[in-house]
Amino acid sequence: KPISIIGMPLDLGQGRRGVDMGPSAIRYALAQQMLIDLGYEVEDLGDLHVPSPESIKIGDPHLKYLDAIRHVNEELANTVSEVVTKGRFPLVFGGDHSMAIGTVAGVAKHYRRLGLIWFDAHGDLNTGETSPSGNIHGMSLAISLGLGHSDLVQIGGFAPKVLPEHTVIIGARELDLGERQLIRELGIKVFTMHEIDRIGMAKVMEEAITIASNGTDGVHLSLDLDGLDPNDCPGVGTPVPGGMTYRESHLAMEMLAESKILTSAEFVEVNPILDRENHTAQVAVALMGSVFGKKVL
Ligand code: DIR
Ligand code: MN
Ligand code: MN
Ligand code: MN
Repeated sequence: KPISIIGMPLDLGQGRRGVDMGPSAIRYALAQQMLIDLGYEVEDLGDLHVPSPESIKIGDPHLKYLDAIRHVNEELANTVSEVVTKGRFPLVFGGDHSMAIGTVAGVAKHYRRLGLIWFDAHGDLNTGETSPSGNIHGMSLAISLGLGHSDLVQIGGFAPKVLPEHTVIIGARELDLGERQLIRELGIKVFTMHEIDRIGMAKVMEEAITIASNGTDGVHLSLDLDGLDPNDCPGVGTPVPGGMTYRESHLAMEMLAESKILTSAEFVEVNPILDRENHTAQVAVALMGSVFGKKVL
């Protein structure tokens, strides 16, 4: 399938500046050329317009920048939906993880039974009530599941976008109290670092692919670079030690490529200001290569 790149220079969903430059950093790491070299037809639709935090009001401290985040995610949902309509693969560069609200909404409009694989150190399963930070990037998975502020849940005009039984979290190692409760209540499958250590990434991915594809029409990959170990990906706003290694992450992407189930993908939370010589963006592009079928031999 031909690929359409969309940049989402969004940093309103979290506390540290710089992640709005993520799309530039990923482009600077030659994402488009890498995909062309793999034989894809690739267009870059450029960045969506996102207001800077200095130009707007923070609003409710439990849901910081709610209005702006709703607005830009509606636009992202429409852009992603148009890309899918044209028979192309949406590949979105971020930007903080609150953008998944829009990406998932845009894809789920076409794939009403969507599976979701969420690579992350975190659960992103907070709501305005449970969030310790008020940062919406820690709520985007809950919103996609239909839980949280209705302005966000209703983006795209329908909810939920995905069901808990079609959702898998991989790489979690820092979950808030409300998130742990929600995971138990909804029965969401979470492969924490413990399971990855214990049974290995190959087995984790076999199970994850089965869960996300069972009874769905396709699977969206939402990859937060903080899922990887901070040694490999220092350029993220909320690093958590003990993450997935470079090789484990590649194996996961390679297995996703082999499964041929992906409808769409996003690579988020790249923060060039906190990075070393654009290393995190380079890792993102390398992982993208594996997602799109790059092989050694
Ligand atoms: C934390 C951090 N759970 C919060 N979340 C992050 O603010 O809700 N997600 N960093 O990627
Ligand atoms: Mn995240
Ligand atoms: Mn995270
Ligand atoms: Mn946060």
